[in-house]
Amino acid sequence: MKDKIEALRSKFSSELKTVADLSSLEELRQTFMSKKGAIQDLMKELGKIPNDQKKDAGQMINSFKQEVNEHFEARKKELEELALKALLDHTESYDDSMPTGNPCGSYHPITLIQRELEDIFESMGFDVEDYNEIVDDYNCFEALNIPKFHPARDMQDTYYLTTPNQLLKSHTSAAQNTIMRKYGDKLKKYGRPIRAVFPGRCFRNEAIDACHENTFFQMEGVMIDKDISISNLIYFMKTMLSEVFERDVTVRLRPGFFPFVEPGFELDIQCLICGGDGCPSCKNSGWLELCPCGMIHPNVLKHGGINSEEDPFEYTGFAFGLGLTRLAMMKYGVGDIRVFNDGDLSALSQFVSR
Ligand code: FA5
Repeated sequence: MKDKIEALRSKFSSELKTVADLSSLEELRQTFMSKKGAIQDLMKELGKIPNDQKKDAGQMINSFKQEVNEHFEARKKELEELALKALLDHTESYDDSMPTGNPCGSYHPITLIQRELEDIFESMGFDVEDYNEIVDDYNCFEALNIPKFHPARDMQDTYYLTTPNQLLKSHTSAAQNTIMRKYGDKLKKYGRPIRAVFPGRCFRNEAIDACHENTFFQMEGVMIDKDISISNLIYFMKTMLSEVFERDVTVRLRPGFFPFVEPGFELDIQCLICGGDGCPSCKNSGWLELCPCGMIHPNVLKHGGINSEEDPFEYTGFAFGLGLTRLAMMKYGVGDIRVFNDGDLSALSQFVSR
């Protein structure tokens, strides 16, 4: 038995030296350690040797088995480290001299227009805020003067989550209450006007067409101070549009109903795809609803902790909800809103140099 173990030991150590990868190491392990391997053969022979030698022979086999195991584990660790190093050195994962298709990537057009608008509003003293995509019923509706079961809820068919009271925000107006609470103290203590914009992704159960998506972007804006009026609203809307388009665009302001503003307006832009003649992008009307807006309703200011019951008109303000995705359509001349969400890189990467 001793001689047989000795012979196997030298076979194992010479074969271990030639093993260069994990799969060959596994093969070697099978040769020695599997149910049909060399060590199992030794165990079978144990039955044939005289009883007085069995104990010593058994101990020799066991310690050889342990030895093989230890060498095997040590080599395995070495090979794993080498494989990791090779991967980190990139010697295996890719050849960095290979040419690539589009090495730089590009910003999504919505990101580009969002950043441009953020710059414009920041230059006019607005703070840029971020907001959640999952909101509660209070912020999305009730704080905006839309009580439960109010018919105005039908205007935005919304995705409710299975978690009670939670939904995907259907409009960026859902952030208004949070913003009023965040900046209200500074307004009242130091007279610092609230001026904030908050861009974000919105979700609605929509019949999708060339100008409606179920997932789209808006940018909300609010300004609240003493004596804010419709003239301030019109000034900021005009300035924003002339900065974005850098040319004359025809807009129209018409009355619009939103429970959270009074009075409320629809600000439409003449379709830049068809020049006002009518096309699928504007539903053949020649106009595209772009930026509803209005004077913030006293109930909303009260919910936001801005005005008290005793003086409901101490502060006034305006709000707008700019359709960012539609603005991108007009600015970049994209006739179909679905282009922005369908991930076609050949279409989206065209905006890289703008
Ligand atoms: C609102 O969402 C109001 N929260 C806007 C508002 C804010 C009014 C503050 C008054 C004061 P509306 O549902 O109309 O309103 O959407 C606003 C803009 O988002 C639309 O004019 C349009 O440009 C864009 N929009 C709305 N639905 C979609 C859609 N399904 N796909 C793409 N853009 C959309």
